[in-house]
Amino acid sequence: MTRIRIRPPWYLPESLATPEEVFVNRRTFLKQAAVAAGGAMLLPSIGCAQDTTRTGPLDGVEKYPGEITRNRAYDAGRPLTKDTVAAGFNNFYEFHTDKERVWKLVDKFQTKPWSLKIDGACKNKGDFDLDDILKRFPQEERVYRFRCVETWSMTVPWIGFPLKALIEWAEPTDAAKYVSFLTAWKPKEMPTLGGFRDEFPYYEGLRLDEAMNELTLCATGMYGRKMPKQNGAPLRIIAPWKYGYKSPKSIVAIAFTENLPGTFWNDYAPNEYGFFSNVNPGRAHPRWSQAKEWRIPNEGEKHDTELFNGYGEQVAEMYKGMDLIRYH
Ligand SMILES: Nc1nc2c(c(=O)[nH]1)N[C@H]1C(S)=C(S)[C@@H](COP(=O)(O)O)O[C@H]1N2
Ligand SMILES: [Mo]
Repeated sequence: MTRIRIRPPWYLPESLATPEEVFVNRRTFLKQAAVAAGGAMLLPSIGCAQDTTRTGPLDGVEKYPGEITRNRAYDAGRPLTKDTVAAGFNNFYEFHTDKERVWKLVDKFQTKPWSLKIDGACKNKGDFDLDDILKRFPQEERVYRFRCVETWSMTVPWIGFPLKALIEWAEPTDAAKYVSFLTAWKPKEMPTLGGFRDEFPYYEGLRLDEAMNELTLCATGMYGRKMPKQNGAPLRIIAPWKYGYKSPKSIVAIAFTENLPGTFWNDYAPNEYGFFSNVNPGRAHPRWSQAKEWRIPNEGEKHDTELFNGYGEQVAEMYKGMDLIRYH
């Protein structure tokens, strides 16, 4: 299969990686080439070796430090998903494409210390220690509906702070029109089982006004705990009016760009959805309808999908006059 790979314009893997990581990347690539030539039967044994001895998806996940208050302005209007369900059913292809196995494969993933790069069209560029950054922004809890393009949904009390606050701190210049997110790619710590591998790192993007919308969160925890690794520790984005893949996990760099940044799924499957990927019951996926959704765990009951996942009051203004079927 040939694919067009369009990296974000600022994407320079070697400048973001330590020399060791670059080396490991190449070695992994060579090893894979050998596996591809010699037969794929080596892969299952790698998978077994990585499985955890923890007995549940939240075992060992620390309580969130300090006092966190729920922001009552965001009420999802439906019951919360059980914590172990939301932490035990994940899309995080750097680990596995099997959603129920991701949490079992994250033990080797190191999320502390963590460096966040701020780059591109902004004044406050640099490499920052995440803990230092987090001290600047008060954290709160918000209950959001979350809808994956695959039609499952969940309702989660995230802990985090508005991305807007971080953007204001970074001071984008007038040239900044978009925000691009690059996520972690640590091949020694991420087993990439189930089919994807050479496609990483994962990257996403938002238009600057979307990134600065009051709903867009930098999430650092959930259910009163620090973010579980399988849900995107230590920092991920949550944009709840968009399909779940617009909420990148384990972010290592944020860059302000003048041009529309590439995204992992737009580059991999350009026929599916476009850059916006707003939840829309009227715009079907090429292979399935989006009119209905179901909640995890799947109890068989379906619910109507709402435009913008029910967040029109907060976001519709940004798309005024735009044909939402054409610009999906
Ligand atoms: N780095 C990275 N981020 C990612 C993904 C991924 O595979 N890798 N999957 C996306 C998809 S498709 C969804 S639905 C959500 C799932 O988040 P959750 O596991 O916390 O429910 O993460 C998104 N962010
Ligand atoms: Mo998703």
